[in-house]
Amino acid sequence: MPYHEFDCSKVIPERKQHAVVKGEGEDLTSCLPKGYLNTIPGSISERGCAYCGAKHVIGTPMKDVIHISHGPVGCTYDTWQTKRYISDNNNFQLKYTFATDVKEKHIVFGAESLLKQNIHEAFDAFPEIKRMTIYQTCATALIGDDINAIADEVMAERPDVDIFVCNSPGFAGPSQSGGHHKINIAWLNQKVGTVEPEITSDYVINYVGEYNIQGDQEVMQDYFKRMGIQVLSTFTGNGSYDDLRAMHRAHLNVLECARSAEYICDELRARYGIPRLDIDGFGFKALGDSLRKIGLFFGIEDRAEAIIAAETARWKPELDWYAARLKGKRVCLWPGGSKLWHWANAIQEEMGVKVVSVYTKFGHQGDMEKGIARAGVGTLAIDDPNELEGQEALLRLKPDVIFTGKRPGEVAKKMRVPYLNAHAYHNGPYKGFEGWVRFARDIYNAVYSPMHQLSGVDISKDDYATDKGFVTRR
Ligand code: CFM
Repeated sequence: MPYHEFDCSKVIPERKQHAVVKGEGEDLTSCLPKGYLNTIPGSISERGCAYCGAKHVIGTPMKDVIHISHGPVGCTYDTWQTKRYISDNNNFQLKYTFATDVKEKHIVFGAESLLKQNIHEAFDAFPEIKRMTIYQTCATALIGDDINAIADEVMAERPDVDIFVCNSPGFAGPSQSGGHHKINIAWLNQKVGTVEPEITSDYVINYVGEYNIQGDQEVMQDYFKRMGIQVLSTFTGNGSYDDLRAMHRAHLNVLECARSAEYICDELRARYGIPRLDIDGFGFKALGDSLRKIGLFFGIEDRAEAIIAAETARWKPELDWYAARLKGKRVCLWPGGSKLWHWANAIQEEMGVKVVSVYTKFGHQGDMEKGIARAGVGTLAIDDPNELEGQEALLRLKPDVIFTGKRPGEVAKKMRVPYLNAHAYHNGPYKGFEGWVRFARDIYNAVYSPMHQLSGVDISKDDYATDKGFVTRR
């Protein structure tokens, strides 16, 4: 059923079809919000752009690389504090961010020579780094700079370097999701097949759609190694540029975030015959089933079972301690894309919480379908919400905690709703058996922290008024 009284829909009537509540007996044909469309003008979206999806989500977690934005300096804002894709080479890709700092005069006269000068300066400044990615932005796409030609010129002048060019300006899609698609295909076309790897195992995988948020990749890689599996490359968290050029030699693509990286898996299947296996590293059951599937594929189920048994024995009692204290707590699950369905079922089943709302900023219809199916009856589902809608939902639903990003998270904090960072985490990693317990502990600490009572504002008592809170109700 549509979420009729949504205040925002009075201002922007089209938004009504983007927020629904799943009623008793309803199926997905009647309770699926519209999704993955261009943002409605006038609705201040929380989405990222297609440049952001290509660079900040997928490109820049590669660790041994100089990542340059060719455009105004503001485009390259995301680094420390906003992204947490750490790496085992002392976080080079997080510490340094590079931009050509395009100004008005370059828009008028062109910025190709500026780019070339910047590439040389960056390589000269970090002589140990021989790999580079360059990202087009809206500004340099509109003036028509030929980034590929400049990259080819530099590679001819410096034979020891290799450069990848990503033409995914901000306007190349309705959201960051358009950029995911563009960089998946660009990497495959330009770089896959240009390095031959050393194969050291009978079981060789690419770990795809995994960005090593606070160490997720390293936790999962440890399980694979204990199973005797060679991880040829990780696309792209903690991943190495040259390893990713050798993706075509894996026996299996193990896909974590299908939303951002199914494209490269499907193309690797079409072009190189490599099968795709979708897994889920969040939650004891989902992770156990995932390790079993990989074991089954290679005929080494016993190794998977041994890891599952050992890790469950070690961590399940701690998870259960938190689950007993989180039972019945109300959660708004508001991530960007696939964490919606990776988490919805697992947190309810294994931590005892109730998901009262799901949303996705840029997920496709399939992501929302899976999220609603796993969240259950009575859940408010919102596609591409704006700030007013988020506030309205918090006031109506009165959750005990919200999992979302920094922008809506800061608003939630002002409304005295505890907020956990669903994107960069608080005290992650959250993947793996150990990580799932860390997640439960973060939720517990958020829900039971006395901080939120100190304000004198209690969302559960409806005492939100303009004189007390920060929300101006219309
Ligand atoms: Fe995939 Fe991601 Fe996500 Fe995503 Fe993202 Fe992210 Fe996310 Mo933030 S690739 S869709 S574009 S799981 S950056 S690591 S947390 S919105 S739900």
